[in-house]
Amino acid sequence: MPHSRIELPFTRYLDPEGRPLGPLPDWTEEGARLVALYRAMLRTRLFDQKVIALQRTGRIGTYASSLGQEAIGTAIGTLLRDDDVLLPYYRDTASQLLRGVSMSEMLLYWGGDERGSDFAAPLARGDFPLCVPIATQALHACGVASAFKIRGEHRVALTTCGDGATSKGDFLEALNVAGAWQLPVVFVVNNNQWAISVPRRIQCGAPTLAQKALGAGFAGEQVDGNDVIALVERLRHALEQARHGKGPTLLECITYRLCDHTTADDATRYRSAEEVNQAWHEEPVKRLQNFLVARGLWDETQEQALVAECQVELQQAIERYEAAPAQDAQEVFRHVYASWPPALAEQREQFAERIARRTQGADHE
Ligand SMILES: Cc1ncc(C[n+]2csc(CCOP(=O)(O)OP(=O)(O)O)c2C)c(N)n1
Ligand SMILES: [Mg+2]
Repeated sequence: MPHSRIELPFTRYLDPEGRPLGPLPDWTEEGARLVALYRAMLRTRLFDQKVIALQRTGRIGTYASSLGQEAIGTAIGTLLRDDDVLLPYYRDTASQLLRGVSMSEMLLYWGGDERGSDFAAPLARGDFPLCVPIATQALHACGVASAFKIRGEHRVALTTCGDGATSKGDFLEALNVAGAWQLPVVFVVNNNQWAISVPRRIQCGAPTLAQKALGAGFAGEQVDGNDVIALVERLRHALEQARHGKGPTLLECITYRLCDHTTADDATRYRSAEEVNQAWHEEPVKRLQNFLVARGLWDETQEQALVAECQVELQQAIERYEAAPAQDAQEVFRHVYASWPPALAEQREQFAERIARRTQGADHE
C-alpha cells in the first residue's frame, strides 16, 4: 500500500505519567514558564466544569467542553504574538482565555448573546469569533494570511479544527490554497478521535490526518496533543516557519475528547466506558502536574490557592454575565450580512413583526 510508506514525525516529550522520555527542550529549565502553562490549563478546566454546571441548571445554552484538550489551546495562546490572528473553533477555550477573552464574554457567547464575541481585550479584538460551522474558519484563515502576505507583514493566521473537520471540502480547499500561495498560516487539528458519534477510524482512509498537508505541498506532522511541552516546541517551529515566509504547517495533535460532544449529547450511547477510562490515563493536566511535582515546582498548597483564585474569578464572571441586560432579539441578524439577500430580509421583517406582536400582547395582559 503506497500510503504506508509515508512516515511523518510524531513528537512527545513526556509519557502519560509525566516522566520525561529523553532530554527536554532548553526552555523547560525555566520553571516559571512551565508553571504558567499549568495554570492556564487548570484555569481552563475549572471554567469548563463551571459552565457545564450552569448549563445543567438552565443558566446557559448548549456548551462544547474542551475537557482533555486544554494543552492544545494553552500552547496556542502562549505562543501567538499580539498581532497574529487566531481563528478558533468551539473547543478553543484555553487559547481564547490566554488571548484575553474574558470569562464573562465567553459565558455571554454560550448564553446565546452576540456581545460575547465583541472582545474587549485589545489582543483579542483582532481575532475571529469562534466558529461553529465546521471547517469554514480554515478558509477565512487563508484569507487573513493572504492579506498578511500581500502587505508584507510578518504575521501569522492560526486556525484550529477537529479531526472530522478535515474531511470537509472547506478544509481541503484551504490546504490547497495555503500550499499554492505559500501562506503564513498554521492549521492545528485537534484529533480527539471522535466527530460527534463518528470515530476517527471510519472518518478518513488515510493513516494520519497530518499527511493531508503533503498533498497540498507543505509540511504536516503529528504531535502528542496531551503533552504541552511537545505542543509548544512544535507549534513554535510552525509559527516561525510561517512568519519567515517558509510556508504553512499542519499540526495534527493527538488527543481525546473526554467529554460528551456537547451538553446536548450523550456519548455513552456510542462509545465504551473502557475506552474513555483508558484515555483518562493520558490526559494533559495531570501529566504536567505530575512533572511539575516531581521537579519540585508545584505542590498541594499551590494547587489549592490556584483553585480558590479561579473560583473567585469565575464567580465574578458569572455575576457579570447574569447581570447583563438581555440583548434585543433582532441582534441575532445584525452581524451576518453587510447587504441582505432578499429571502433573509423578508424573514428578518417577519421576525420583527412577531416580536412586536408579542410585546404588544404582553402590554395588554
Ligand atoms: C457545516 C457544518 N456541518 C455540520 C455541523 C454539525 N456538527 C457540529 S460538530 C460536528 C463534528 C465535528 O467533529 P470534529 O471536527 O472532529 O470536532 P470535535 O467536535 O470533535 O472537536 C458536526 C458534524 C456543523 N456545525 N457545521
Ligand atoms: Mg473530533
